[in-house]
Formats: sequence, C-alpha cells, structure tokens
Amino acid sequence: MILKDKIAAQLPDWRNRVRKLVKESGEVKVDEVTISQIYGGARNIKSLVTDISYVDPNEGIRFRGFTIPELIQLLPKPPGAEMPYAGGLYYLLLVGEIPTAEQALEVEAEWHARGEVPQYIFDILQAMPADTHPMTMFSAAVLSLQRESLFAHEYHAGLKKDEYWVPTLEDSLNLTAKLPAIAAYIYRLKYQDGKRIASDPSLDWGADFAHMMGVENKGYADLSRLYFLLHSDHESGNVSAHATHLVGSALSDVYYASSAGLNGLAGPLHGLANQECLGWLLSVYEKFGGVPSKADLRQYAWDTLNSGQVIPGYGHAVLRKTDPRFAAQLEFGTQHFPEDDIFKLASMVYDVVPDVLREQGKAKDPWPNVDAISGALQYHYGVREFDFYTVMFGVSRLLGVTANAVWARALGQPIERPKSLTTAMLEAAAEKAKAQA
Ligand code: AMX
Repeated sequence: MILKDKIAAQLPDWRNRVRKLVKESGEVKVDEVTISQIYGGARNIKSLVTDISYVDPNEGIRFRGFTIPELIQLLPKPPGAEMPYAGGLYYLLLVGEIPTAEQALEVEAEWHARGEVPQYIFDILQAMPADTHPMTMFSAAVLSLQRESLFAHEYHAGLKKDEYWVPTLEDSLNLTAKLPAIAAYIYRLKYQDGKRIASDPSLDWGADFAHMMGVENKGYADLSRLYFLLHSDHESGNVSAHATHLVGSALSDVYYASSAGLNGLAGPLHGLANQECLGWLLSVYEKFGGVPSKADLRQYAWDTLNSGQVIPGYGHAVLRKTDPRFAAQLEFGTQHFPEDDIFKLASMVYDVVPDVLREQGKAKDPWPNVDAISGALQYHYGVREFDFYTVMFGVSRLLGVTANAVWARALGQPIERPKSLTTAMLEAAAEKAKAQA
C-alpha cells in the first residue's frame, strides 16, 4: 500500500533524527513556565511536537509547510472540481509530500475499499433517543467501531513496538473511510426522512459525503472538500487534537482516541463556536429585517460588546491576522454566491467588526477566525441544522488526529504524564521569587 511504503521509507531517518536530538540536546531549554500559564490552561507552553501542521501567529496554519492557498492550488482535484481530493490531503498529512493525482486516487481507492459501515453501527444510532446530540451519536459510532481495531488485536497478540504504526495506519484508514457515511446517516436520521442514501462509488470522499447528505449540488461537493481540508489539523495543542493524542499515548487505539477527541470538539469553547457565529449573524438579520447598513451593524456590534458578550468568530488565541481558513471560505462564497444575504452580511461584518474591536481595545486579535463564516456557507446550501456543523468539523478533524496518531506510534512517542503541583507549592515558589527580587 502506497501510504505504508512511503512512511516506511522515511522512518529510519526520522527515528535517527529524533534519537540524535534527544540524546545530544535533551537538556536544551525551549521554554519557561509561569504560574499564570499553569493556572491559564497551559496556554502557549511549548511542550508538544508535531510535524504535520504549524500555526504561525501572522500567517495562520501551514500543513506540512504549505499554506492553504498553496494547497488549494497544488493538491490534485477531481475532473471539473475546484477543490482538492480529501485523499490527496490525507496523503500529504501522512507522507509530507504533495501527491500526484494517481497517488491521491490511491488513497481514495483505499477508502472506497474500506468504506462499508457495519450494520450494527446504524442499529446503534437508530436505538439512541431522538433528542441525542449528533456529536454524541458520532462519537458513539466511532467508539463502537473499536471492536474492529487491528492495533488492539495485534497488540494483544504480541506486536513489536517498532511495528505499532502499521496497524494504526490500517485502523486510521478503516475509520476515516467510514466517516462520510456515518456523518451523513446521522444527518439523514436526525433531520431528514431517516432514509440512508447509499454511497456512490464513482464519487470521491468529499463529494460522496455531499451525495449521502442528500445535497445534490456540485457547489456543495466542492464546499465539502474545502471544509474537510480547512478543519483537518491545527497543531496538536487544541482540545480535540490534544485529547486524541493524550488518550492514544496510553496505546488506546485510534477508535478510543478519536472518540475522545470528538468529545472535546463537542464543547462550546471549541467546535461549537461556528454555530454561535451563524446565530449572531441571523440575529442581526432578523433584527434589521435583512442586511443592515454598515452604521447599523456597527451599532449592533457595540451593543453586543456593551452587554458583556463577545462577537463570535472574531479573535484568536494564537493568530494575529485574518485566519487564512476564513479567507478561503470568503473567497469561495464570493465566487459562488455573492448575492446570498447571509453571506453578504458575513462579509460586511468583516468590514466593520475589526475596527470596532480595535476601538474597544481588549481583543489581542480583532480579525476573523475560521468560524466567522463557515456556518453561512452551509446555510446557503440548505444545511441549516446548527448542531450538525460540529459533526462535519469532526469528520475533518479526524483526518488530522489520525495522521498524528500514526506518526506518534511510528516515532514511539511515550505516554503523556505532565507533573502537578499544589497551590501551596506555587505560593512558596512565588514567595521565593519575591525574596530573591
Ligand atoms: N469579542 C469581544 N471580546 C473579545 C473578543 C471578541 N471576539 N475576542 C477577545 N475578546 C476579549 C476577551 O474576552 C478578553 O477579555 P477579558 O480580558 O475581559 O477576559 C480580551 O479580549 C483578551 O482576550 P484575547 O487574549 O485577545 O483572546 P483569548 O486568547 O483569551 O481568546 C478567543 C481567544 C477566540 C476565545 C476569543 O477571541 C473569543 O472569545 N472570540 C469569540 C468566540 C470565538 O470566535 N471562538 C472561536 C474560536 C476558534 C475555535 O477554537 N474554533
């Protein structure tokens, strides 16, 4: 299999590189930790390593060194499509190189061969109460597939540590192959007529998702490919990536670990932000009975801030410029439906809100993040069930976290175990620092 061969060929060098670095420079300091960071959610403590993506404060995300515009240009695309194959993206995340069209199609073919979802998954989903959150359904489906894990099976049969990554890659392909069908079925079951739309083997992973959702529209197939690319990875410190990595570090297989990551993604401070953004846009639209004037929008933004709320979709913990994931979606909407009212409103917010946030002077980053617009694009194509948006985020995010899981096992990354202190110990450290000052 191409992915296995390509990773295997790189492994001796990678293992040597890491071994040498730790052996020769293991004591070199790269960061210091303050009390406010310990109480502040480990914010910005440099303590993780991944070579799959990196968030630059000024440029935003790079996947394997490539910016989003570069990826949209360079990754192979299906004939007549504007956005690249997800299979090519997965190849890039796993292998670190831009694939040829043939290589991207090999990943797509692997997914086709592994894509059939066992009936018991549909039975489990159907058995859940109708008001179950779609993220609970999604996470439960992923967890329920755990019985299929080759890693778990081979580990118990005595697999050597150097080989852990091989069944982890198999598990990752088997799991990611099934995500579009599982997610689309959750959508059909929860929000549509409950009838499952069969996969179309002539379609790529992204377009097949759109088809199984029941949104038969060329634009939506491209939007799905774009969406799955943009949300796939964002370094390893965000909650979904880190939760997956942490659980995987105990040698729990990718089904256990991915389900944990999805549970983190379900939190309002993480994956749910995009629905809050769309909610805010719709509340503006409703209040003014349409797209408001810039002056009215400006006033509404100030009213939101003065009532003690944040403007959803704006600001970022790391970035200090417009998120390139926002820019790519803005560009998509501008190309495809510039006259859509909610899209027009989202663009107008981009013209107005950064100035308002700068005037207010609190947010370190007044620019839009990925969530400021993604809901508006789904809304245009009629996917208007907000709770479902995080499931799509999850489909995409599992591409990144499983790619990271393969490499974590390939490089023999150990179980995570940061050290805790007590408040009294931190107080003592603070006193000591004062006495020395
Ligand atoms: N509107 C109003 N105030 C904002 C703001 C916004 N969009 N963004 C930041 N601020 C405020 C903060 O609330 C904070 O106020 P405080 O001092 O009174 O607590 C102050 O500015 C400084 O915050 P910061 O250091 O600039 O941001 P942060 O790193 O603490 O938080 C984020 C980053 C994204 C949570 C924050 O900007 C925010 O709440 N944005 C709106 C919600 C949002 O878009 N979330 C999506 C995040 C992306 C994701 O993970 N999916």
